[in-house]
Amino acid sequence: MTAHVRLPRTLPVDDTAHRAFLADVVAGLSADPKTIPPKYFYDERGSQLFEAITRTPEYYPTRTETSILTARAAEIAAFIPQDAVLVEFGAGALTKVRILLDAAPVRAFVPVDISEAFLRGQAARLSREMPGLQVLPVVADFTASFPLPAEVATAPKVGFFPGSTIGNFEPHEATAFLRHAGALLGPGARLILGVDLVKDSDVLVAAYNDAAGVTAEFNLNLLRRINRELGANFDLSAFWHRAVYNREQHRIEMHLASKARQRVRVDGRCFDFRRGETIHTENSYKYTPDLFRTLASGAGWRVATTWTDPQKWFAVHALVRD
Ligand code: AVI
Repeated sequence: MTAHVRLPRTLPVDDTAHRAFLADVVAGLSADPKTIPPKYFYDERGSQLFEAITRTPEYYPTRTETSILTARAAEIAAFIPQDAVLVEFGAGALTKVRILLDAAPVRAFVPVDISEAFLRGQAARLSREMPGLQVLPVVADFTASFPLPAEVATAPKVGFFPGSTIGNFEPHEATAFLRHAGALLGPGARLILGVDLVKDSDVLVAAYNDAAGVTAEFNLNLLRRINRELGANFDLSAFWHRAVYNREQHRIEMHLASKARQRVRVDGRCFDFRRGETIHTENSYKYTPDLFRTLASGAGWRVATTWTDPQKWFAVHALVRD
């Protein structure tokens, strides 16, 4: 008699990333309220959808931050010491950093990103465009500890963390990241950070619930990914995208709300949903300049300068280590 063997429906079982994804989804759907970490948004389709979000009329952060960096490029360049090494956390497409690199004569640029093929491609493209610049890509999860290239060990370092990605961290995680960045960049380090500001809730809610439904698709794509990679049977049409502003916590919350009572299977496990019950998929914290100063000082940084746009919707902070 042959044993009944359950064949893997997705990736090999020894794939660490796959097992971590499954463990996080199972733990998140077992919790009350249900949650799934936002880092899982970014499969290939999710990354494309995020790029599409940044082009929607309602999603102001990307274009507002770019306008600040462009308008203040000379002042920001003056904040970067001569011969410094610029380290970008979660470098992605290297779009915004080009504004700084065009304005500041740095000794080397270290883009740090977890997505190896994409990072190497982007770094090679930048090297071709700026042949005089030393580009030293580092493949790493920038929230964990990793070594910087030995070539830049003694140079003064300036970190760059645009996009208000810090807003997707819980405040204690944001503090931990700022501490970790300070330790990594070393004595005399500086940090240039993009942070979304607290503002009228209508503007915020529209930015996370665009009329064309791109953000809704981005949120629902998480379920599509879980179906594909974890052998789940989420019916995407049975959930809707919900974005709300939580005033007390000054954060946008994104949820996937169940349209009906239903049961979903993930890798052979069952999860029951009540009608209206949600999976909390993302927080996007907004900071007043004062709140951000407090956060930074709790992590050993002092805000030296803050640049904003005329509507005061977004801030670029220049930090020095205390
Ligand atoms: C990547 N991050 C800063 C975005 C934000 O605004 O929190 C992610 C996002 N989620 C929905 N729209 C954009």
